[in-house]
Amino acid sequence: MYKVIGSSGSRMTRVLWMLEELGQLYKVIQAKPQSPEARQYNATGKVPILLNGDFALCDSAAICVYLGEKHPEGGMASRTLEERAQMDSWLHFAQSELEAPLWNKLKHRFIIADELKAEVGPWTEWEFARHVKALARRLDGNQYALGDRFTAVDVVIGHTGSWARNAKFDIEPDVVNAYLDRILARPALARARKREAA
Ligand SMILES: N[C@@H](CCC(=O)N[C@@H](CS)C(=O)NCC(=O)O)C(=O)O
Repeated sequence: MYKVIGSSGSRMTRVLWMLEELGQLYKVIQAKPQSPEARQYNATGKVPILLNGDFALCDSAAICVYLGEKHPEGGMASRTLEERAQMDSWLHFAQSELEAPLWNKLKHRFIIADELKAEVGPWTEWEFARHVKALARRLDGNQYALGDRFTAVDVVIGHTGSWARNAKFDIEPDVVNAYLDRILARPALARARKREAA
């Protein structure tokens, strides 16, 4: 059985969502970032971390891809090297261009020491908005990032979109809102959130 180390409301949701999509059994080990449990398996002390026996993996996007590839019968893995490369490209885009502005604003509002805080609201919102427009173009009329198949990429982008909505970042393109609505309505996400809150 998989074990997932992390805290509720963190990027752990992505991992539980993947596990629910794939119908895998797992145990949640609630641990805050920088706790001894987190530091034991991740040099940065960050969560989430996935444990599979002796194998420990950190970084949520890598974990989601690993799970998809580990359970190809779930239909969330890449099928060719080129598809895997496209998946990597999407995940780098998701983290560098979409997640980074959200994370920067959050850190400057709530996380870092007061003397380091700066007003990053306007530039993070501008940066996010222009990449949401790029996301609309990149979807190119498709239902999901890779076309007609829901994959780990959609889990990471879906979670990021939900984070953006909660943080009141503007998402203007209708096509992106429709994409997010479609993904965030998945029953596996509801189950993951329930498990996380338990
Ligand atoms: N790239 C990592 C980032 C993990 C991360 O920043 N996690 C947050 C919680 S969602 C954390 O542990 N923050 C603690 C810190 O920044 O020290 C991932 O995607 O898992």
